[in-house]
Amino acid sequence: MKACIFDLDGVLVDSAKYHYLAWKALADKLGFEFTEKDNERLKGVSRMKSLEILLEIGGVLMSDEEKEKAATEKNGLYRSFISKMTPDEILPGVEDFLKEVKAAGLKTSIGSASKNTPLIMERAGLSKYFDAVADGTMVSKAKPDPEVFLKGAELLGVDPKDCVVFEDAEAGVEAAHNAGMKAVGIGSPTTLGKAELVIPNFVGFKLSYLTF
Ligand code: B16
Ligand code: MG
Repeated sequence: MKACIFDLDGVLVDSAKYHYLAWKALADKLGFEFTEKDNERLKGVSRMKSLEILLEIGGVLMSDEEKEKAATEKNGLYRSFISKMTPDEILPGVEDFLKEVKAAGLKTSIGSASKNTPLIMERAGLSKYFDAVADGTMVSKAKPDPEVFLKGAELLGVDPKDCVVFEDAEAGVEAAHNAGMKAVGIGSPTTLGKAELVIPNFVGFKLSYLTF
């Protein structure tokens, strides 16, 4: 193993709750219920695809122009939440693990669908742990397509087979496998069962646990 590639939302920081609040505000405005369970379907999915899933849940039809407007409005609200983020919102155990990875001389990259990655990393104080950032502004194909992880490996100059991906979304685990990488699922084995290893969070997690 030469490099670790980390998804951002739901792995390093809990920004999923802000995505949820911002999508819920849109659903409220459109007059339908949007639950936290529904929100699970949007994890790791691109912004436009998320909107399409939301509209399908609400049974609402929109023109392309209306969709653009709604996605922009949601993103504005989402950015107002994440611009107030602090390093306290880094998920438990994450910083200790990142320090161990760096101390072991492994390379690190972000592999996130989010176009808001730079703002989140700056607000959370995560930039210092990363050698490269591959995000939604650099790719055209969403997970489960491997593009964002392959981009991360390329930026690091590491062969994909020497990379391990940390992901909280099923589509992300699939994307890692499609890239020829191993995957550690962060969350529940029910949804992430295809990963080589599933852990609930990074608390107490050590590099030596990567035995595959
Ligand atoms: P944005 P990840 C993903 O980030 C989120 O999980 C997903 O819910 C979101 O729709 C997507 O980023 C796009 O985010 O609207 O900020 O560009 O999990 O791949 O880090
Ligand atoms: Mg995620």
